[in-house]
Amino acid sequence: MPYEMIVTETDGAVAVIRLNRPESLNALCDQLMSELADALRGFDSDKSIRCIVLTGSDRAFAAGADIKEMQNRSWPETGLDDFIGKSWEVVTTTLKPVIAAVSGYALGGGCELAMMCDIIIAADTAKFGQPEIAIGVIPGAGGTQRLTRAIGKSKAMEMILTGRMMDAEEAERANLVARVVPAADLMPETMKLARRIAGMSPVALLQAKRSINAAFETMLAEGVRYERASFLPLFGTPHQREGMAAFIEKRKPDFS
Ligand code: DAK
Repeated sequence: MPYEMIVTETDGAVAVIRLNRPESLNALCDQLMSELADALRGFDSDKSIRCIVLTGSDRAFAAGADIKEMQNRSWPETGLDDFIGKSWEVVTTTLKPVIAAVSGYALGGGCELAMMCDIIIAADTAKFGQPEIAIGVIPGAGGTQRLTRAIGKSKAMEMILTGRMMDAEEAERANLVARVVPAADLMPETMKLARRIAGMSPVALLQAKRSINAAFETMLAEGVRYERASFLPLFGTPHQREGMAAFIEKRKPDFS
């Protein structure tokens, strides 16, 4: 299906979704979010795809939800339409690994969208922030929760209560991002990572992703039980036998 506000492409087992509303710094309007949700669902159910990369433009991953569209929303209408939930939650329910490749601004809903992804790779030009306080609201797509869990209470409070941005170097120090790379290397490095992940056993990837998310979403004891319950069924897969046999036979595993 042709999209207007995103561009999709595939490279082997890796799918790339590029947010493409440069005139508004990829502001996340309803149509863009609906197209993104549609593309994510499509790639998630496409058996030839094993890893998804989400990116924006050089200047902005996304400068937040579309303020011009949000301006006239009111309660209780906002509670009843698609604004809450449906499209915004899709990254978090995607089963395959999703990597955010962030260059430029990742603000408000843009920062929240990046944090919903499984891994963030940042260009050295990236700027993260939750500036909602400056427009009279607060983060609404998980920012108070995910930022706090990623960087800790004190720094999250400082960021969210002031609305200030942090640059890529600070974001790496604060554990918000996995790695910072020179802007020119953002896509090549992200694709290298995505291809490496795509070469692993899909079922092991799924169980690992679910278990790590359990650490984020549950208490320790429950998370450890969840991990055990995810680990054991892997011994019913051919990939466990192939992976372990390949190690012992000193060859590369075939996870096809
Ligand atoms: N919305 C709409 N348009 C935006 C935008 C945004 N978030 N950000 C930038 N633009 C537009 C600008 O209006 C401008 O358009 P024109 O004037 O050319 O028509 C164009 O993009 C270029 O922006 P600037 O001229 O402002 O560019 P600068 O380089 O001077 O500044 C900036 C770049 C990123 C610092 C600045 O644009 C800025 O502060 N933007 C707003 C950032 C912001 O406040 N973001 C948070 C928005 S609130 C929820 C889901 C999500 C959310 C809440 C709930 N649920 C599911 C419940 C999220 C809320 C938010 O994200």
